[in-house]
Amino acid sequence: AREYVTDYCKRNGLLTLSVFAVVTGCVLGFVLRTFNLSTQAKIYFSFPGELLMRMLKMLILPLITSSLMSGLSAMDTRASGRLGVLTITYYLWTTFIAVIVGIVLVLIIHPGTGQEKDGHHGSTGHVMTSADALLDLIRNMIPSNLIEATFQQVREEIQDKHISLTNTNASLFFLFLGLLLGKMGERGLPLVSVCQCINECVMKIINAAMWYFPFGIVFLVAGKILDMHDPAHLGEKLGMYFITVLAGLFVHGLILLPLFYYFFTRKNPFAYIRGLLQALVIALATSSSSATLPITMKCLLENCGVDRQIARFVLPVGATINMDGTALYEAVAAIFIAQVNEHDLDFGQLVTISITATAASIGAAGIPQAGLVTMVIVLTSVGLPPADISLIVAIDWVLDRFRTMINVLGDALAAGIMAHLCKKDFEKAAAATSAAPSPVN
Ligand code: DAS
Repeated sequence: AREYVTDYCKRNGLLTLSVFAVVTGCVLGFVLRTFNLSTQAKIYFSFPGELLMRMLKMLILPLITSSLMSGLSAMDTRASGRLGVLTITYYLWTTFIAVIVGIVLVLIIHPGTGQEKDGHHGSTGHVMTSADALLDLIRNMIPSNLIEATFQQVREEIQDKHISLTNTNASLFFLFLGLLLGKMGERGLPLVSVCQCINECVMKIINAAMWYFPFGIVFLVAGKILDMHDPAHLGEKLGMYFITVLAGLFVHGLILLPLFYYFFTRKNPFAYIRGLLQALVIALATSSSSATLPITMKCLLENCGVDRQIARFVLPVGATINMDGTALYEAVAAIFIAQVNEHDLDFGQLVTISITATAASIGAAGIPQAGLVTMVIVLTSVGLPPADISLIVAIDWVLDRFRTMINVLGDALAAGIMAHLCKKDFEKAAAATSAAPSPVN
C-alpha cells in the first residue's frame, strides 16, 4: 500500500508540477512579451526548453526499438501463427483507420485557424509534391544503411526532397526483427533478455527525465508565446483542438471499434465493453496501458470470458504496438500545429502524416505521455518544428488519459475478436494434446 501511495503521489506530484509549469510558462511568456526581448535574449531564454526537446528526441530511438523488440519477441508466433498474423493485421488496420478518423475531423473542424484557409501559407520555402512526400516516406522505410538510419539524428529540415525519418525507418526493421526473434524460441532468448533489460532501463530513464519536464515546459511554453504573433487566440484554438481529439476518440472508440467487434463476432459489443469498465477507469487514472495490463487481463478472463491463451497473446502485443488513441491524437496534433503555423499541408503530406502517425504510435510505449515523445517523428516528417509541441503540452496530460483509455479498449476488443476467430485453432490444439499418447514412464 505504501508503495502504491508513493507511486501515486509521485505520478500525481509530477502531474501537478506540469500543470503549474504550463501556467507559469504562459504568465512568463505574456509578461516577457512586454519587454520586447532581443533575438539573442530569446535564444538564451529558450535554452532549457531546447534541452527538453533534445531529451525527447534522444529517447525516441531507444524507446521504439526496445519496446518493439521486447514486446514482439515475447510473442511465441510458432504456437499460434494464424493468431499472430490476424492480430498484427487487425492492429495495423484499426490504427490506420483511427488516424484517418482524426485527419478527417481536424480538416473539417479546423481548430488551428477557426476558418478554412485558402492558398498556400507559411510554406517551409520548399514545396514538396504529394508524390515526392509519399515516395520519400516509402524510400526512407527501407534505409540503404541501417547503421546510419539507426544512429543518425533525426534531421529536421527537408534535404534534397528527402525527409530523413531515421527513427521510423529503424522501427520497421526492428518490428520484423522482434517478430523473427519470437519465432526462434530458446535460441533467441539471450537477445530477448537483452532487449527486455534495455526496455526496462529506457523506462527508468524516461521516468527520471519526466522530472525535468516541468522545468523545461516553463521555458518551452514561455518561449513559444514570446515567438507567437497571435498568442491571445491560442486558448480558443486549444479548446477547439481538445474537442476535436475527444470527438475523434469517441467516433473511433465507441462507434467504429464496437462496429468491428459486432462485424466479426455478431455479439453485442457494449455488453463486452461493460465487462471492461474497471480497466478503462484504471487507464483513465494512470495514463498507462502497461500499468493497466493486469486489470485488462483480469476483466477479459473474469467478465468477458476470453480464452486465457488468447488474452495472454493478444494483450501484451497490443499494449506494445496497438495504440489507436495515440495514433489518432498524433495525426490531429500535427495538423493542428500546421494550422496554427498557417502552414497548409498538401495531400502527399497528409499521407505522410497518416503513415508516420501509425508508425510513431507503434513505437510509443504504454507509459504516460509516450505519445508526446514520438510526436516529434510526425512533426519532422512534414517539416514542422518539433518544439511546437509546446503549443499542446498544456493539455496533453488530460488528453493522454483519454487516448490511453481508447488504446486499452482497442486491445481488449481485439482479444474478443481473436477469441472468436481463432477459437477452433486452440480447441484443435488442445484436442491434439489430450489425444496424444501419454509418454511411457
Ligand atoms: N500513455 C500512453 C499509453 O499508455 C499513450 C500515449 O502516451 O499516447 O497508452
